[in-house]
Amino acid sequence: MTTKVTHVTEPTSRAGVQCRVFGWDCVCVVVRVSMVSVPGRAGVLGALCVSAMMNAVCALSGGMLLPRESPSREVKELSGLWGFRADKSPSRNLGFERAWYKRRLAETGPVIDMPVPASYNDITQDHSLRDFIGWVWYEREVVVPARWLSDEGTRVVIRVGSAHYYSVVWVNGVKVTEHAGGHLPFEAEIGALLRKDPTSPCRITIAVNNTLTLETLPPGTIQHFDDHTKYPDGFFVQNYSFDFFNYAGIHRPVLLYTTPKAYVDDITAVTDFSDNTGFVNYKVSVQGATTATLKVTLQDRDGHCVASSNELSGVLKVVDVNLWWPYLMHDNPGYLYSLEVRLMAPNEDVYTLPVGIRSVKVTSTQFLINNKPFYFHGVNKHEDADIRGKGLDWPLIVKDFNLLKWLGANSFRTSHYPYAEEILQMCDRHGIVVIDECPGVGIKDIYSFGNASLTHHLVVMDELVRRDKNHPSVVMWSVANEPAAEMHPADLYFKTLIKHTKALDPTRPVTYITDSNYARDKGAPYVDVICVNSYFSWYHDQGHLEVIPIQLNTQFENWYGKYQKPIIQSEYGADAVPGLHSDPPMMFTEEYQKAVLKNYHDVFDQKRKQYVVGELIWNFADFMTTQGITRVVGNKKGIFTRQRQPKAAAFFLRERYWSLANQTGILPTWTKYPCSL
Ligand code: GCB
Repeated sequence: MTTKVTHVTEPTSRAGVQCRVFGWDCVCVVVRVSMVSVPGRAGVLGALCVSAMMNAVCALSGGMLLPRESPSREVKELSGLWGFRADKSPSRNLGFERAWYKRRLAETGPVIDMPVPASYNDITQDHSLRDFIGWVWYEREVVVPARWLSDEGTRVVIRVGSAHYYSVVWVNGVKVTEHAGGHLPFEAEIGALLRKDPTSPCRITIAVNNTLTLETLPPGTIQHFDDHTKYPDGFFVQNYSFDFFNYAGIHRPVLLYTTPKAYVDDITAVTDFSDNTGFVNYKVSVQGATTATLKVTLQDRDGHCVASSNELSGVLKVVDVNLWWPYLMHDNPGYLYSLEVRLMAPNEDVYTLPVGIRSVKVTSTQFLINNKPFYFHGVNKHEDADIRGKGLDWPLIVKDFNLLKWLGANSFRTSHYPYAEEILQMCDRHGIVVIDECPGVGIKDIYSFGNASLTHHLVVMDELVRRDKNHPSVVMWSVANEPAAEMHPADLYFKTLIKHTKALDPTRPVTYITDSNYARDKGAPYVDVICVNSYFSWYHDQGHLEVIPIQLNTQFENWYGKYQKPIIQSEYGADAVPGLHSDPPMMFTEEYQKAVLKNYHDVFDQKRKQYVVGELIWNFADFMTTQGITRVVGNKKGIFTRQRQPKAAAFFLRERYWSLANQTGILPTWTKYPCSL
């Protein structure tokens, strides 16, 4: 059998050379650019990647405010059924060769129904679509309100909440944008294009390619199998080093929305307080007008104006401030003010941003929210569910928040990619604290520390911070999960990445999640909080629960001894197949999962008096992974099943979290333990 792994970039030399990326010195690996060799598709994807990187960089000058309706703005959500076709041609390139975007998709071949938002993988009975690699094509015709087009003073914008992984968007056959990366939104103005032929319907075509290469985030490789005695002609697979299924498609809603020609493009609100006075340091950026007259008003929850200004930037002072507090830390968590920005241009524009006033600080032993020690008792999650995969799903979102509150969880990490902004809005409102992670997961190959990867990673952090900077629930950025941080290039890679993220947002700590050896981890010197994953008595010393106290204690002492930084146990856990029981506990039973937790908790309880500032269980719910001999239809480390039913560990963790809340926070008066939410 001959197999070859296609590397997108292959170093001609492993020696680092000095170069500058976004103004910082960094070491980059000299690369020979050779795009992934899925036959025939290489050229197209290659050309797209390069130009997309430029587009993405240029696009960063603008804002990415979540579209909201207002007296000056309308939003039309295009959720529902779209036409769909996977390009199953051997080259995966037929769609581009035949320009499927130029005509209605149904005119170029068979089309099936596909819901948006949803991953396409689990929607049909077609095995080849579940594991499809390459371009898929979506199409939808929309009737655009005539008034949007008759009024030249109206901008019409198409926004894709997220599509995985690489997207190209056409409107009426004309390309309007392309974007590299899932999990984050992108948009394009299409008003002028629609006005060229206002009577014809607006036909939106979106091609999405889920191929991962060593330069994408997350990275992956395409592996070809050429042995014709074993594999069909042209057989190839997508490999990756992360533990969730590479769901693909249009995962979040596609919107059309309007703004006036002169409009509020971006708002940044940074908050702090002193005694009873809150401060909202804001900055507004306006597009489409050379001069701007503004009215900025901060309103409390009851709609009373508490501060105002006419300037593009400034500090709003709030007397008798209601701070934004985490759930279970205060009897009025998640307090939000409304920052209304009114642009008095010829066509008025109004945008209202929810603002929570709070501060975040880190000492050598504590994580402080509003100057009070905050202990993360929470979970890691996934955007993952039966049938819809990673598609945004309101019933699931609300159910998960009810479960989080039932559990007494005050926080979660967006493992291992940015979640929908709708979820962050819920966190803001409910006081659930978030560690916001970018899709830097599975960075294991030295090629993925190269300059092209780093450049893309910096852009992704730009996009993430630009989208999520105003969410009070977001208290820390995570730039990666379990990278090969012991490799030589990890030093300058993480130095550059973390410095860049801090420059984008000096107000939040930055971390990445490590499973490396404390003495050899090259990025740890640059993080503000050490976040460690470990699976004692699971991935090694299987079945030996008695090693946990010793190994966990050693883990904490080593990390703290070297860095004197607060530590979060960012993952720990064990698989449990619901309904499997054994006493004494054996691996994969509900009892074993509970016993692992219990052994970890005993050590947490000693160390949280010193420098451990949080514990996040892996995982909130079972989730789908790639198929393999260690996964029984997915990862079973959830304390809830994939259908959100509790395993024994959920009840056990609930006891603990409510008791932690009793010890570390102020239980809201509206909640009694056991909570009846
Ligand atoms: C990890 C990874 C996570 C996996 C988990 C596991 O360290 O960060 O993505 O799912 O372990 O269950 O193996």
